[in-house]
Amino acid sequence: MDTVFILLILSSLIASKTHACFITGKWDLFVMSNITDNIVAHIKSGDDDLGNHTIPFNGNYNWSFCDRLDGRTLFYGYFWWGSKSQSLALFDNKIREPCSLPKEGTQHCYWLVRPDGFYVSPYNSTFSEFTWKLKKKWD
Ligand SMILES: *[C@@H]1O[C@H](CO)[C@@H](O)[C@H](O)[C@H]1NC(C)=O
Ligand SMILES: *[C@@H]1O[C@H](CO)[C@@H](O)[C@H](O)[C@H]1NC(C)=O
Ligand SMILES: *[C@@H]1O[C@H](CO)[C@@H](O)[C@H](O)[C@H]1NC(C)=O
Ligand SMILES: CC(=O)N[C@H]1CO[C@H](CO)[C@@H](O)[C@@H]1O
Repeated sequence: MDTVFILLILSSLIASKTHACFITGKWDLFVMSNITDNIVAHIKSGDDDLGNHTIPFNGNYNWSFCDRLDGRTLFYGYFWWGSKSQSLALFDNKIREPCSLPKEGTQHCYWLVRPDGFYVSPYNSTFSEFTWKLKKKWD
């Protein structure tokens, strides 16, 4: 067994006992909707299926996780809004960076689902195209 493997086992053991993260950072992700209908979000990673969640107008779905030691954390989201649908990475190597703030403690990543698409920001600020980055449009 190599060291990384042992660390991975240790980190998940400690995380499950203390709800804290071992070595790696802790993340809170929020998926907020600014669509006036209910939307459905199905969020999953390689080893976690968070299932289907209905997000109402101005509501949010949020969850927490420990970043993986190997840096390969991946959460994928599948979205349905009436006859429209879309899927995109909600957390991966490309999202970690724009959401990381130079601070101690839990990092936050906010997704804002709007009629024109999916925006991400490290802050839950009032919507503007300068503070929120459009990552994908609805199909
Ligand atoms: C999740 O919701 C979508 C859209 O309503 C549906 O197509 C899909 O079958 C649901 N999946 C599960 C596991 O319930
Ligand atoms: C996160 O989701 C829970 C329900 O799962 C909810 O009670 C809580 O208010 C949400 N957090 C925020 C900051 O909205
Ligand atoms: C984001 O900010 C809005 C406006 O201040 C607030 O109503 C909402 O609860 C916040 N959402 C989360 C997930 O913190
Ligand atoms: C956070 C956000 O984008 N809020 C907007 C949601 O939609 C209403 C109505 O279109 C706007 O007034 C909010 O600013």
